[in-house]
Amino acid sequence: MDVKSNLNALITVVIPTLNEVEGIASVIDEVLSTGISNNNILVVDGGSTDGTVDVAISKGVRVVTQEGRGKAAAIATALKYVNTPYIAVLDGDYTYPAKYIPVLLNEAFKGYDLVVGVRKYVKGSQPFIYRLGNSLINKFFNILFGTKLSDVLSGMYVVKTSRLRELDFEMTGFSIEVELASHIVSTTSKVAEVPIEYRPRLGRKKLGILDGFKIVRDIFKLTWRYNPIFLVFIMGSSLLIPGLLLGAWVAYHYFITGINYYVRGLVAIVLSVAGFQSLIASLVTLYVKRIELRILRKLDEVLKEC
Ligand SMILES: Nc1nc2c(ncn2[C@@H]2O[C@H](COP(=O)(O)OP(=O)(O)OP(=O)(O)O)[C@@H](O)[C@H]2O)c(=O)[nH]1
Ligand SMILES: [Mg+2]
Repeated sequence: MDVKSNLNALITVVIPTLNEVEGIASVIDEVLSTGISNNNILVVDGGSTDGTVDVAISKGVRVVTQEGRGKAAAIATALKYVNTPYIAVLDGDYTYPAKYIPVLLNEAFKGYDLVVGVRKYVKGSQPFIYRLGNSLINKFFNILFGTKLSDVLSGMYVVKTSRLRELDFEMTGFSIEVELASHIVSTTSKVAEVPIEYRPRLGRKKLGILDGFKIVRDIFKLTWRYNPIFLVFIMGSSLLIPGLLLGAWVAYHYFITGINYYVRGLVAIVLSVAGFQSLIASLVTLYVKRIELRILRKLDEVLKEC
């Protein structure tokens, strides 16, 4: 299917907004210029008080007020109004060039569940500290999930609607993107990346350093749910290694110097046994994860044949 001439049958553009009056009109105009119609643009507002909603309505696009609070709740609300097979998400602050929506969709059509727009920062678009935080969060995510993603926090992506519906929306606010990435990389792994430019935002910045810490905490929570192998392995090693070292030390004194350290010996045994069991648990988790991936792949093949 030719993606570019079927955009409106394929995709809804979801724009979450919270006080984006400076940018929203330009964002909508830019999306319209790609050939996407008013009816396929959904602005999900989080209670703006600056006239964002009036501007969006005047542009003739669909505008709804989200249920609950935060960006994640806005995406969850959007799902109630979307009936296209793909969703594009982008900010209402004019940072993400809408011309990439068809490009991302075209990539998704090659068989990806999630296509992320990887930001190339235009001069002045993001303070150094935010870029640093962003890069550390990516590294952290990649270590815990064993991935090589470049921009998990990008606010521009195209996702298969059915895959987005599978989320529990356990994470709130700006952690929605990491929840989505964790879900996809831990199930089908069908993620692609496309480079895009990131422009300076119109309007006031709302994201703070504290949000960065919340995202790191949420990545930990998501690791427990989606990929506990690494954490259980680290836990196991951090018990087993001191346990074995202490055990060796106790044994040395028992056999060589003749001094008996009973309590330390007991601690060494407890640490070693607990550590060993955690390592076994991580192996079992790895095995279960592999089975899950195999079943999902098979299911995918069967569904394609139907
Ligand atoms: N509906 C809704 N939208 C929100 C909420 N919080 C933020 N947004 C919107 O989500 C998008 C992303 O938020 P931004 O503040 O731009 O966050 P960011 O892109 O990480 O940070 P900047 O570099 O400042 O642009 C913007 O369009 C916001 O207006 C919310 O609670 N509800
Ligand atoms: Mg933004």
